[in-house]
This record gives sequence, C-alpha cells and structure tokens, in this order.
Amino acid sequence: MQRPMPYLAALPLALAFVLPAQAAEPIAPRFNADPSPHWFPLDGGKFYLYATDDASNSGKYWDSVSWRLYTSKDMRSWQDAGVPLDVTVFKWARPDAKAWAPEAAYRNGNYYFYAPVGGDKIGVAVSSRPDGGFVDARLDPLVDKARDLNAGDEPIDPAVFVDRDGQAYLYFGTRVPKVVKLKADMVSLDGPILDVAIAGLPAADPKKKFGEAPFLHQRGGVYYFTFSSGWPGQILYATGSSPLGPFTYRGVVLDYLTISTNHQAIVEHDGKSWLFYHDNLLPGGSSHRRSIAIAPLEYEADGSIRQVTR
Ligand code: FUB
Repeated sequence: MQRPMPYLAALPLALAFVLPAQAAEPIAPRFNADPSPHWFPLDGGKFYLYATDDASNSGKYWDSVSWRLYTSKDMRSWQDAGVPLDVTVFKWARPDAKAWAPEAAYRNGNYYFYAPVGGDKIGVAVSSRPDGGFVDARLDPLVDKARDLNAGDEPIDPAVFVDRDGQAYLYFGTRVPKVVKLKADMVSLDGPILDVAIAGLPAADPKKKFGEAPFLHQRGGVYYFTFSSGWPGQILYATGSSPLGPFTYRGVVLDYLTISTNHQAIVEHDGKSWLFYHDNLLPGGSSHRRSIAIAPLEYEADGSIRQVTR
C-alpha cells in the first residue's frame, strides 16, 4: 500500500495543478470580447483575431455596432488592426442591430465573416483580404429566424468548422445548439438546420447545460464541441465522432469568471493549442467591458482536455 504524502511535501505538487503558470493578461489595452482567432497564410502567415468591440459600447449593454481585428505573428504581441467591418455592411439589418460575437473563415482565396445581426439573423460578408473590404456576400441573411425552419429562438454566436474532407459546418444558437452544413461557396446553407445533441450532461448539476458560444475543433480524429453553459457560464466540452454529433459530455475547460458571459475559441497551430476567452482583466472592466485573454490548452494522454486555470 502507498503511504500518503506528508502534507508539506505534497504542497508544491498540489500547487502545480491549481495555479496558472502565468497570470492571465489581456491581449490589448482596449475592451474586447467573443474571440474568433485564426491563422491565415497571407504574407508568410499571421494570427487574425476578430472580436466584439466592447470599447465602443455604452458600458451598459453589448450595443457596439462594429467589430475589431487584432493580428499577431507570435501570440504574444498583438497589433490593433482597427475595424474590419460594421453592421452597416448588412443593409437588411434592423436599424438597432448590434455587432455581437463574430466568426471568420478562409477558403479559395476569400475571407468570410459571419456575423450575428440583431439577435435573429446571421449575415455573411466576403473580402479578398482579412482586414477589410468586406461586402455582403448574399444581400440577405444566411440564417434567419423568421425564414428558416429550426433556426431557434436566438440565432447568434456563429462558429464555422471545415473538416478534412472540405465539408464546412456552421454552429450557432443559444440554449439549443444548432448545426447546419455549408455549401462549398461558404455562403449558402446545405440541408436542414439540426439540433446538436449532447448526451451525458450531469442531471445532478442542472447548471451544466448548453447556453451559448458553440465551437467545434478536431484533434486526433475526435471532434470536440465546446460551449458556454450560460449566464454566468463555465466553458464545457463534449466529444464525438462526427461534426454533426451526437456528442458526449466530458468536463469543464474553463470555470466561471466574475462576469456574466464566457465565450471561447480554440486554435491549433504548429502543434500547439491555445484557448481564447474573455474575462474582466482591464481597469474599469465589467460584464459589458470585457477583455480577451489566451491560455495554452493541454490534453491528457487519453485525449481529455486539462481544465485551464487563470
Ligand atoms: O457579446 C455579446 C454576447 O455576449 C455574445 O454574443 C455572447 O456569446 C456573449 O459573449
């Protein structure tokens, strides 16, 4: 039988599991949220991080009307690349439409920008460059609650995943996660909008459920579906063998923050993985004045995600 470690001898080991290697720092001195990070190969390759611009909102609500872009060569130093587009690109948008959690994708020489507009529609814009020049790719919504069957109560928080076979998927939604295939043009739906099934959510803990911020990534043939559990939310994850699910609940990626929302994205590049999220890290920060931070994302040998500590 193994003897229990003396308390003091066990302390450094215990601390290694509960303390972050480095305190979380915001990527910029400007309030921003809802990270959508990508590595695009343009000009030798760079990270492009699209965000909700919390610096231009009222401080009382997420009512900014433009998105913000940051770029980085190394994930450490980020340059503010300004406003890649604003809601006026979508002429069909309601006059009071806000610029919420964005998403971007690159395909066939074009950059696509997916935008929740007004809480009931998702638009898609296209440009030949990632930092601007975006125009409405369809001249009508890509997803519309009033038009599309099973679009859900609040089609927001779009996330795009392109699988190894080239099939693209769009995830979105609050309370009930949605997925729909995209055609190769990246601007048309290909088939019905489906609910994403998540099995095994612990019944004993009703707070562990889907709230918002759906996101999919793939590693080692396993599809990881991450999401926020609500308001406030933990970032939870579930895994499956298909981008369409079903997924099985696995655990917590990031615990509750001190603000009302939590919204993640995961980037894998050069064999490393990072979790992007937003928090309350800048002076004057709040639930409506958030700040994006990054943490290394690590996996156990069995493929489970090690919970990120801040
Ligand atoms: O930024 C507005 C909303 O807050 C987003 O759509 C949600 O994901 C939450 O982060």
